[in-house]
Amino acid sequence: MMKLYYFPGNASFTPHVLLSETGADYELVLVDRNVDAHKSAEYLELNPSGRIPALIDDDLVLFETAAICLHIADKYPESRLAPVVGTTERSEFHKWLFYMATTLQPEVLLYYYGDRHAVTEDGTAAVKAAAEVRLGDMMAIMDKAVAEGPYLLGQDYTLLDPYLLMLCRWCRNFAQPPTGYANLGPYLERLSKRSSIANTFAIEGIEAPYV
Ligand SMILES: N[C@@H](CCC(=O)N[C@@H](CS)C(=O)NCC(=O)O)C(=O)O
Repeated sequence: MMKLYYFPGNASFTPHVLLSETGADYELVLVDRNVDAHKSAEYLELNPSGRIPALIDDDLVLFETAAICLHIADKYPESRLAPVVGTTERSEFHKWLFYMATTLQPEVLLYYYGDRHAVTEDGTAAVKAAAEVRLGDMMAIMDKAVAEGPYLLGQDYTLLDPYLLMLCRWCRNFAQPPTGYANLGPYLERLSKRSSIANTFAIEGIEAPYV
C-alpha cells in the first residue's frame, strides 16, 4: 500500500487528491511541521530536502510533488490523470506541469520563505513583495490558460487541475487573490466542489474559504 507523508494544505495536497481519484488503498502519515518532523533524521531518510511531501510505494521512495503526481498517474492510467504519452495533449500537459513546478511554485516559496533569501527583515519584506507582484503576472497567464475550460487542458480533467488549485490556494491572502481573476475565479470554484478535492479538504481538516 502506498504511504503519503503529508501535512494539511502543504504540497502533499495534490498527491492526496490524486490518490483519492484513483480509488487506491493508501495510508496517510502526518509529518507534523509544528514539531519540525520534516527535519527529523527519520524523515530526512525519505526526503533529504526536509520538505513535504514524500511517497513510499514498495521499494520506491519518492520526493518532489510533480514526480509523485506523475507516479500516481502512471500507476493508474485508467484514472486518466494525464494524457496518453506521445499525444499533443501530453506535450501541453508537460508544459504546464513544468511551468507550475519550476516557475510558479518556487515563486510562492519565495513569498513564504522570504527570510531564506534575504539577510535583513527589510530584505525579507522586499523579497515577499516582489514575489507577490511576480505571482500576479503568473496568475494572469494561468487565468488566460483556463479561459476556455472547464479544465486547464480543456475538456479533460488532469492532475494539473488540483495542482493549480493548490498553488492558487497558497496565494489566497494576496491583495489580488487568484479568485478575483475573471476565469480563475469560476474555475477554482468548480474544482473546489469536485468530490475528490472536497473530500481531501475535509480529511485534511481544511475549512472554507478553500481558495
Ligand atoms: N519542490 C518541492 C517543494 C516542497 C515544499 O517546499 N514543501 C513545503 C510545504 S508546502 C515544505 O515542506 N516546507 C518546509 C521547508 O521548506 O522547510 C516539492 O514540490 O515537493
